[in-house]
Amino acid sequence: MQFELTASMMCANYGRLEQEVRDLEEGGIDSFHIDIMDGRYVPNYAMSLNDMRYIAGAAAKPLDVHLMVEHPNNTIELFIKYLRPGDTIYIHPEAEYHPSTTLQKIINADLVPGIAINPGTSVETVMEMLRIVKKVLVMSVNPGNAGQMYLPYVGKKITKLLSLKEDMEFEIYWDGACSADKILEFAPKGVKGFVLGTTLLFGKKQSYGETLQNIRELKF
Ligand code: S6P
Ligand code: MG
Repeated sequence: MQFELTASMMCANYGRLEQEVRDLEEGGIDSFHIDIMDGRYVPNYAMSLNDMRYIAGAAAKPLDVHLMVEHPNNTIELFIKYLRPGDTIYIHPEAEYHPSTTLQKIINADLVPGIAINPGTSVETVMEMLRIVKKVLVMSVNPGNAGQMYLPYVGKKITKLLSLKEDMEFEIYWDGACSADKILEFAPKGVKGFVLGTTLLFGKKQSYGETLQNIRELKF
C-alpha cells in the first residue's frame, strides 16, 4: 500500500541534527515536517525560521512546513525564500483574516498549498479553501506540542473529508499521535500521508530505518 511518511522534526535530537536528517533519509523517510510556532497562535515555540533553513540546506527530501503562527501573511516570504518547488506550506485558516490571499502567495512561489485543520475546526468552515489547496493536514491533537493523546472525534471529520477529496482535488494528511493502528485503519481508506513523532518514530531503541521498514511492511 502506498502512503507517505513524514518526520516531525521538533522531536529530533538537535545535538546531532545533521546526522538525524541523514539517518532519516537513509532510513527511507519521504519528507521533513517542520512545526513553526510563534508562542501566540499556540502556547509553545518549538521550531523557527533558522531551524527550517538549516534542515532545508541539509535535506535532499522535501520539506513540509506547518505554520502555527498568527497572520502568516505578514511573514510568509521569510519562509518561502528558503524553500524549493515541491515543498509544502500549511497555514491555519483561523489564524488569518484572508487565508486565500496567503494561499495564493504559496501557489505563486511554486510551492504546494495546504491548510491545517484543528480538532475543533469543522470541515464546513474551510469548505471554500478545499478547492484552492492540494493538501489538508488534519490535526488529531490540539496544535502546540508533541506527545499528546489522540482525540477520537477527529476520525469522523476524516471520513467527511475522504468523501470530498476526489471532487475537490486535495489529499489528506494526518498530524498528531500517529500510531501503527491509525495507519492500518486510515491508509486503506485513502489518507495519503502520516506525520511521525514521539508515538512511533523518535526516542525508540530501534533505528529510523528499522521503524520505517516495519511501518511499510504492515499487513493491511
Ligand atoms: C503539534 C505538531 C505535530 C507534532 C506531532 C508529534 O503541534 O503540529 O506535528 O509535532 O504530532 O507527533 P507525536 O507522535 O509526538 O504526537
Ligand atoms: Mg505539525
